[in-house]
Amino acid sequence: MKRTKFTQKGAVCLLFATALLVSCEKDNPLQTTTNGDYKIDPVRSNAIFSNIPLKTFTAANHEYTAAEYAADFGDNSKTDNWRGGKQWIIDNSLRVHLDDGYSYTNGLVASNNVSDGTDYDMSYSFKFDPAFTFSEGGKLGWGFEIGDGASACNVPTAGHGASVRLMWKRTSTTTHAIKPYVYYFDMPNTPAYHCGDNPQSKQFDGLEKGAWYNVYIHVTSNTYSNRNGYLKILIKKSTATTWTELANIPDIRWTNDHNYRKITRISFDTFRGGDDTSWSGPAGDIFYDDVKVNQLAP
Ligand SMILES: [Ca+2]
Repeated sequence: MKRTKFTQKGAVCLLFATALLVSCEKDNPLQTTTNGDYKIDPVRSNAIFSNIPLKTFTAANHEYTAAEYAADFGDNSKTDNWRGGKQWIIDNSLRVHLDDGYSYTNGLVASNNVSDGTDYDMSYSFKFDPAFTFSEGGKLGWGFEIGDGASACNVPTAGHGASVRLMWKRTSTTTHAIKPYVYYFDMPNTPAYHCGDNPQSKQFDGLEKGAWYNVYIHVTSNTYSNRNGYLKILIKKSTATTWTELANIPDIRWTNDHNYRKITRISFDTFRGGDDTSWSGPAGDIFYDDVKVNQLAP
């Protein structure tokens, strides 16, 4: 991560400066060339936000580029599969296209650096295209990363990270649900069950294509090795007046290491799976709208 690199570079620089009394180039976006002219830092990073105001994607239809995404959501230096031609602003929303197949390679895995905080919430809306085929399921929407994050069926037993995302998932041959998909220090860890957990086994049944849904996610860090973190996830069909609770946990332990307790990034994942062909499905689109993120405490 960029901040880590700066820290290491700074530490090395300080060491040499102390030992050899040489000067060090500062991590300044405006640097002076030998002839005195200013030059632009070639690795200039995007801003890192603590609040992302409501995005409603009202611009005329056009491809939504990684640069545009970074301008709206902040530093996205970890995003490595933003795929040209697959993300568009369409009809007042953000459309993410899935290719035929499964895994993150057929979809989107993005992540934005946000200002480290102990308390964050977010809200957004999503809609599956009316022609979408749900198949087995996958990840969708924005989520939170705590510390160094956690994913890919790796239980964070070292206490260096955690994560909160949502999945859509088959519940019968013809029905699907939205479920939490959460990694945290105290999550189950057995050979048969070590991928993202649904901590309270709650789900939102009767998922429909072509309908907008609203999501709310609130995460508070735990302290030290205490079970005092918080997770709340709510969902409703946008036409409904009442929310359904997907998680409401006042005593979750995300990590046992105080140094990794803060929320550090927001994720934005849209892909089928899973990592085997049982998750495969045809090409299709998922739409997003009305996203905002708020830091509630540093
Ligand atoms: Ca909109």
